[in-house]
Amino acid sequence: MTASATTPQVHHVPLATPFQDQKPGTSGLRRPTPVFQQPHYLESFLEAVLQILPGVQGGTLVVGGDGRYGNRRAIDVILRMACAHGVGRVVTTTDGILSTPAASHLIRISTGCVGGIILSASHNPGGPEEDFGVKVNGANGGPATEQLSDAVYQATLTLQGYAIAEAAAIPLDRPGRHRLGTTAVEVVDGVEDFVVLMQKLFDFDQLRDFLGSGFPVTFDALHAVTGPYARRIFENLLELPAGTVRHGAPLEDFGGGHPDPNLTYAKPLADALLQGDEFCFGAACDGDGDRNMILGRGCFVNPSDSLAVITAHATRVKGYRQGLAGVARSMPTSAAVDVVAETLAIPCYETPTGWKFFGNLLDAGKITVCGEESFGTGSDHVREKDGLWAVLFWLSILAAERCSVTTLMERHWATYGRHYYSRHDYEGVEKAAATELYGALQNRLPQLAGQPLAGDRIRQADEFSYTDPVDGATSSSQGLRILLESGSRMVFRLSGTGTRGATLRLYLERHEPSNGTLNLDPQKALAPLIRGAEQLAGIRQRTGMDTPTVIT
Ligand code: G16
Repeated sequence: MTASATTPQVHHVPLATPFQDQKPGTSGLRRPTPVFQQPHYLESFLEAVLQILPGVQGGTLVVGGDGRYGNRRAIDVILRMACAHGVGRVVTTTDGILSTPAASHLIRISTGCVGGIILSASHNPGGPEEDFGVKVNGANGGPATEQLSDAVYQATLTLQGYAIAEAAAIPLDRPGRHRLGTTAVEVVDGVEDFVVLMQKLFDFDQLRDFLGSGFPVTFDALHAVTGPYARRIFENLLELPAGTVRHGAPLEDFGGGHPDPNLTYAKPLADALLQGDEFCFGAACDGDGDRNMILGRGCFVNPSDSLAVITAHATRVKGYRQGLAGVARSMPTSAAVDVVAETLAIPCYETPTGWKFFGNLLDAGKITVCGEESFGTGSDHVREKDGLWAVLFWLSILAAERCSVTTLMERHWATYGRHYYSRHDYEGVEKAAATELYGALQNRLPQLAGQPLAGDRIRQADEFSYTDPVDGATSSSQGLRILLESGSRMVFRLSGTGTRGATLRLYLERHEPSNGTLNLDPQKALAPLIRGAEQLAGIRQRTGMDTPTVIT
């Protein structure tokens, strides 16, 4: 154990002007790295967190991140500020590497833990000129609630200064125990506990048999946080060949890539599965390990379908044999899971975008599995979405069914029908243009019902709002919904995770019954809706963009 020779000196650093721009978005505070590098910027947000998070004094905090540029420095600052605020214990990890789901688990298993601070801007690129972020999680291991985030933001607006101890950096190169004044600092292996949890939930013997029987898989860690986890799971425990995990070394700039597991940003992986025949299964996770993309040979699994398939087959998987209490999806996620839930006669909840909205439902035992169209799927094993969990879940279903991804999807659609679905993102739109587009449509909502659109008729047009069934908290302004008489719909939202300009998201969905045409290209199947959305919102003219920057 190392200890600072004397009690570290605590400095109270005054802030001449409080920052006015530290409002967290959909998930934490994300900004370009240079913004975080301004003097006192990171410290201001952390001070607010340490003042607001209940139980900080004498409590335990979990701290780690996805390894992006700024991770190590931020951990050092957090440790010194934790010491200055009388935190009893900080649990952090070797090299500061900790995926978001692993952080959630570590919070849940660490005695006296009051929450965690996760350093990540998720799927946004990293590096000196890219993005950095700070996410705050509560004692249940889940993302801060809207109320907690708002209280932190309010505190930043009037902050007079912050407290920080003066101490040398604690070495994070290996597990160990240290002390900063009265604060104990434990450096643990950030991979081990998570892997143990996965072994409880999934039958690794069954997986090893199946994968060894001629079912080649490849996993792309995109040089982000899941590399060490995936190598331990796939190459070590499941005995797959070395190299099964691509881009497995976490890099501060993700190798210059964009660590977002979708068809655009994980293109080499997508090409290997959609055009090549070397692999039967491919998957990728994002910067901090909570998102996932699932691919079969010649088959991309849309995340909304992935949630439905996981729900339909849950009892085939070791940790879920007893069945699901209920399921939930975010509003823009397709209703594919609703149909399965109805068949299984279990409740299905519709929440706003953001994993934080699943927390209460999970804590109350109302749901076991939940997911979002934004490549997030998870269960009550932690309180975050979990990329590697989803990959192992899929492999477990395939091991139980002994079939290909394509066959599984075809069977699913033949049973439940197919929810053709796509999301069109317009990134980097000028903020004013995006706000005007959104506002103009919002103003027209009351006149839209009954009007013809996309060869259909508008049944209902509204702005989604949500009342939490557990604590009654309400959240309004959660996206514009245009619901058509046929059951098709389009949703318009402004992203809460971008850091430059605005990102307009257009979500499109059409249900085809099980006896209909199930094998269309989604862009073709949705073409009338795509035209209808353009007609309704004038996206091209208002954004100056002819096509979306990302289509998923
Ligand atoms: C975050 C949230 C997700 C949300 C996603 C997209 O994911 O945790 O719940 O669906 O952002 O949000 P938006 O549409 O507002 O950009 P992550 O992986 O970035 O933490």
